[in-house]
Amino acid sequence: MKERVFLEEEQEISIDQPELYRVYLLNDDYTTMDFVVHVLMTIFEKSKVEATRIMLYVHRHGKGLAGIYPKEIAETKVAQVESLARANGFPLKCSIERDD
Ligand code: TYC
Repeated sequence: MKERVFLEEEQEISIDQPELYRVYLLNDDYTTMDFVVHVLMTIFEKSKVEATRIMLYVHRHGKGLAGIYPKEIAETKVAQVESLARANGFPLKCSIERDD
């Protein structure tokens, strides 16, 4: 049996989109490749294959995109990376750029 469905008139709503920020990993000569892969998998939730691809890109080109997030999350990721790196004796650094 068919049922009649009455739809509301089209309504316009506006949603505030958060500003997004790009988090880059920066290359250096001392952080091990394994550690960078570990950071990408645990902090940026990448697969091992994707984490390895990004790490090698950073190693060859100097910097590479780890992820794009709302400002507060991006800043938290940077703090997490840098504190985990320092705790393990590595100088690994990130940079943040507004995504526009
Ligand atoms: N260049 C480092 C090495 O040869 C590896 C590395 C990759 C370091 C990416 C930092 O963000 C980085 N051990």
